[in-house]
Amino acid sequence: MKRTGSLVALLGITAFSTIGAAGSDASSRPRGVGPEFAKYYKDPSTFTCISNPYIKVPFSAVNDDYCDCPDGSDEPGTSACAPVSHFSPSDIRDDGINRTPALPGFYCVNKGHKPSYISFQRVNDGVCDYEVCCDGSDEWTKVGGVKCENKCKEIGKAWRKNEEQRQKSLTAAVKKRKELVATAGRLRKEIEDRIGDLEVEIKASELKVENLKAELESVRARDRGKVVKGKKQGKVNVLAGLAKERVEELREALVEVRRQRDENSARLSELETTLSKFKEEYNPNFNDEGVKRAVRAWEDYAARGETTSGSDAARNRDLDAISKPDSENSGINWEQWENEEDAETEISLVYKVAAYFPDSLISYIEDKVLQARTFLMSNGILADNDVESASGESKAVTEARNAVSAEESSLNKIRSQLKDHKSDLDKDYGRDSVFRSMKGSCISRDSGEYTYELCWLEKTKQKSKKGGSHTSMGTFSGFTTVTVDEQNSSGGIVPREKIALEYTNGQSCWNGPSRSTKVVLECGENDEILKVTEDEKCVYSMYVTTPAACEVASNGNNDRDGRKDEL
Ligand code: MAN
Repeated sequence: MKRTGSLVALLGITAFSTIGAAGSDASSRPRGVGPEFAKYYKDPSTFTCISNPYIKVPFSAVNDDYCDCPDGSDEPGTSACAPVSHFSPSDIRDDGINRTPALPGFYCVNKGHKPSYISFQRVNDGVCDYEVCCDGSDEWTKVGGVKCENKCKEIGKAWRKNEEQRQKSLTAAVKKRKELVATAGRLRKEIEDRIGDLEVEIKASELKVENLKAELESVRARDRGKVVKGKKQGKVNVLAGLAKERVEELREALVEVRRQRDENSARLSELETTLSKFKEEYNPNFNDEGVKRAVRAWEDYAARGETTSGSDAARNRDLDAISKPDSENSGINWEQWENEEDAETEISLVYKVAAYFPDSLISYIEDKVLQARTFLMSNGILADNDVESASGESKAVTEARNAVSAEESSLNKIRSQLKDHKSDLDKDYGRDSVFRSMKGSCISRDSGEYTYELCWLEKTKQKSKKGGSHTSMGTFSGFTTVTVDEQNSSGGIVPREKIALEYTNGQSCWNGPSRSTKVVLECGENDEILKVTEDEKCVYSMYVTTPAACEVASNGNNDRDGRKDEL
């Protein structure tokens, strides 16, 4: 109720008398009442407390600078009920009285700009709160001589200019977002097309594998039942052919030399018989010096024992055997050598040839060959054919088998690509998949001693300006939302929900967790890191603007994160 002698109470009455009967325009409402609460102040004789209707006071108690209603509704234009505004819904105590403030604050009409509510504590506190009350109406008692002139015209003008700029920027941002969404759609379509192509490629490759396997089987079958026909063209076969010709040549030469030797032996034998007879039959009394010299020469020759005899019989038998064709003696089986498999190497040839050397030489040669072979293989000059030779597989089979393996490995590659693309289509790329078109692109910002980098949907990094390598602040792990306290246009702090990207499992922090980053998004014309904070050791927040976070409100107006201004 009013108190006598109170200037403010008097002014309250003045206010009441000024407002007069309740009406719908600002001048017809009690001071500080917003249009949406006008209906509670219509009865000119009695005021009913808004949240406690069983409490009624005379209308003269409204704005008399004395708080009558527990919810503060009888003092919309003064700070008398300001302490009430500190209460919260939990202050509804057992006594059934509702102490929750019924009004949001003192209503500033702000003609020429936009109306707003200012908290009751700031009413008549001697400070002009132009950022909320540009008309200065919150200081209506001019306490301490403070006079707040109405600045709504200029403040409103500046605000509208700024707002126009903001709207332009939002329009551009929303346009960019649309383009991002369109690009994301195209990228998705490309992946879908690629999936179609890969499915066709897989079918073709599966068929190819099947055919190659069948081919391998038939090569194996041919190989198993193969009858060797004709001569082969491998180096061993050529060498065997040459060796055979040479051996034939030598054998023929040997036969010819033996024939000439036998002929000469026969002639020598005939001559020896003649001379022997000559010695027996000559007349030693006939003093012919020439005859005597001939007889002595014959006697010397016969004494040296160089006459032909049967002692060469054994050697002749050997020569007879060697002179026979290989097929008739136990010599080289040319048939086998000339048809040796191509897989046979010069090394194995050496082994076979070594079989014809004296025993003492064989182990020496084997050692040398082994050393040479090991050297060549370890230097990549000679292929290691052990596996093949161990399995006894022919070159044709090896080639067919390799062809199957090559095709199978290419098929596996295509299958894994298909799997990656399919799982990509199932991935969350945010609303309208807008972040698909941004994935992998990066932005950075210097802050303090570091440069911070954000790569969309990939990594966040920190790099010291002094140099050194990057420190991972996390790898993208998904979308989330965070609630951030923000100032509204009336200067009040309001919680707002924002889209955020989570980056986790970064580089381990000494004596702390693995580094992680929350990237809090705000609608903006450009991708830009506004600020980076380290909220706890190695737990970071990046505040970033991007067109991707802009939404178009259902009424078609551009809006930041879908929120509205309280206009
Ligand atoms: C580096 C940076 C800092 C972090 C410390 C923790 O200096 O990653 O952000 O706080 O390591 O040791």
